[in-house]
Amino acid sequence: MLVLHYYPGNASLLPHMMLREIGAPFEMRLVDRDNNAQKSPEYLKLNPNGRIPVLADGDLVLFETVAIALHLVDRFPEAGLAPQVGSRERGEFYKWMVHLTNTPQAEYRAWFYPDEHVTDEAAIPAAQKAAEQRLCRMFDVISDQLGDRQWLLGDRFSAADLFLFMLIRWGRAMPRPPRALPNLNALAERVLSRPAVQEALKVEGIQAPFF
Ligand SMILES: N[C@@H](CCC(=O)N[C@@H](CS)C(=O)NCC(=O)O)C(=O)O
Repeated sequence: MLVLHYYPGNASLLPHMMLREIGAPFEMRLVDRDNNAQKSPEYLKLNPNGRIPVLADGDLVLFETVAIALHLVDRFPEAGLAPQVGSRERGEFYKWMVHLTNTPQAEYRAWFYPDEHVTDEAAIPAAQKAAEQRLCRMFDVISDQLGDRQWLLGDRFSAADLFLFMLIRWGRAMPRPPRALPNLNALAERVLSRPAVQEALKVEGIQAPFF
């Protein structure tokens, strides 16, 4: 049995949307972040970093969103959430999955948790502003690379588009949100129109504005 430990709108949204696209049975367990449950002794046994998400696949317990996503594409190849192993497109897919996780996703931590990035409280607003500016530059590059193509891989939808959707969504309160870039806005609209995505958002209680 697959069990996804999640919190609404958190990084768990990527594996959640993927599981809905896949259509396999799975269970969802809320990590009560409001009570800091991600730092509880029980949860730390699943993820010693105390972060969301975790996916348990039987006795295999995975943390790191992208590790979970790559495991799901391999576990359910028939869902077609990634191109064929060894293909040119698969290489492009890896490029985007790794770029999205170690560039904008990592940068979002500095934006959402600026206090973790400074030793002096007075520096928090400046640290957050700098993170925001770096995020804007990252989204400019992603938008240019995407151009007017339908998906990150061109004609082919993949889990990388779900990932980018989640990251576009996270920036919706930024002074210049990612949706301000027309290419990113169009991709987010396309992802949002997918029934599996609608279902995941509904189950998590996420309401408009979605991004
Ligand atoms: N690199 C990790 C980052 C996960 C992460 O930062 N999760 C956030 C929610 S989106 C979290 O758990 N925040 C609560 C905390 O840090 O205590 C991953 O991709 O799984």
